[in-house]
Amino acid sequence: MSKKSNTGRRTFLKTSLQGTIVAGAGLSFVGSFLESYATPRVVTHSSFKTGFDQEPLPYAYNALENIIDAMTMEIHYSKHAAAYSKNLKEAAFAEGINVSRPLEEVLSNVSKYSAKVRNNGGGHYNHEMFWKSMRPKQVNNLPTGNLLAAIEKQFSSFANFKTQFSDAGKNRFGSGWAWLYAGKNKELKIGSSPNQDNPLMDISDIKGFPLLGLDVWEHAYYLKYQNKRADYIDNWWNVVNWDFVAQRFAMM
Ligand code: MN3
Repeated sequence: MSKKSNTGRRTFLKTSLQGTIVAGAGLSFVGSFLESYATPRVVTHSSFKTGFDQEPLPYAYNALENIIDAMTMEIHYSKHAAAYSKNLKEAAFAEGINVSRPLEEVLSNVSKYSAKVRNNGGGHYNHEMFWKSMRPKQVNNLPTGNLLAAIEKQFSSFANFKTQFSDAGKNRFGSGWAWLYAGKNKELKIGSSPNQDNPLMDISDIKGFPLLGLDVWEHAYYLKYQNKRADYIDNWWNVVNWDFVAQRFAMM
């Protein structure tokens, strides 16, 4: 449902802007670019800047076995996610997006760009976050400290939170993600987004800073779980890296 089509971008007006080369379809685009560049919708902490390249997977393909099998991890990381990064860079080149810009900044102004940037920028960002938000299975895998307190305050108990988040994933029709994200004043929220959208995007129905995302595309679970998305989601809680989520929560 991107308001911009690709076609207008093919006829580029190249403009030098404070040392940055931007490409746009006309002067109105440059105006809105200036405006959005000056006031990004979502201000993200400087420690969370995502690049356009894939980072190495922080564990082996088989590290999450019994919850997520090695073959799923390998195909997911080296094929699906790798393609998002590759296609994002291709689109960035075509649309004059400086790839040293934090991806967060691009996503918070994603309505200015093509569907290719939206889909692959979201896809790359979501997966980079997804790999880090998991770790080998832990017994009694629960959040602690300020994060747990905030979850209990907002959702009355961890069990309630878990049910609501799981439902967001189970009820997402087709492909997409379930999210725990922080709105204004770090208020915790649960939601889901279609395809590769996420709460950073200016076109998203849910907006805020993503803390934890769950991939519910079939490619994330089909080899092991087939049509049983609910089983995948119920098992996934064993491998959530709560330290990573707490870090994001603390530093936003
Ligand atoms: Mn995926």
